[in-house]
Amino acid sequence: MKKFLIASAAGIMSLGLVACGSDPEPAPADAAPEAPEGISVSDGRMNIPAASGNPAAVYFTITNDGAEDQMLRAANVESAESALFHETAEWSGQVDMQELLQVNVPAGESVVFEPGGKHVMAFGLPEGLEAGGELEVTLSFVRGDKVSFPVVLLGPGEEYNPGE
Ligand SMILES: [Cu+2]
Repeated sequence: MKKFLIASAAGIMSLGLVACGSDPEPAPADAAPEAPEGISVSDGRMNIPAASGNPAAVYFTITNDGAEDQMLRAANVESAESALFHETAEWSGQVDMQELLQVNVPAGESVVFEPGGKHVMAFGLPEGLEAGGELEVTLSFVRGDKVSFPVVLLGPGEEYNPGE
């Protein structure tokens, strides 16, 4: 009975939890949704636009080691006003970019976002981005889960050398 009375006092109860240490930490309400099982992203990078105000392309490799296909539906680039999936394509001798509304990442495969192919186009980037810095990119899937990863900032036109 005495124990019950102590536990009912919120302040003392929280002290008890700290001292005990066996209770799992409650997940914060704003915790990022978990990535789908088996999804990982590597080689995230973005060339800072040569002229401020221009959009920039984000490249990366997304791998699905899970058992289910995963469909990308949206991209968010930290501090950019908006971002879209694009694919560079040549049509009738002209190089052009098309918006991709969804990108499938099949089970057991990787999808490479690279120059001349798929990329995330980031619009409305702030001024003052510096090579060597990082931005966080978040990709959303059709089922509502998300994956976030760091994107290293390269100077305008700077080649990406992951070995260095
Ligand atoms: Cu583009």
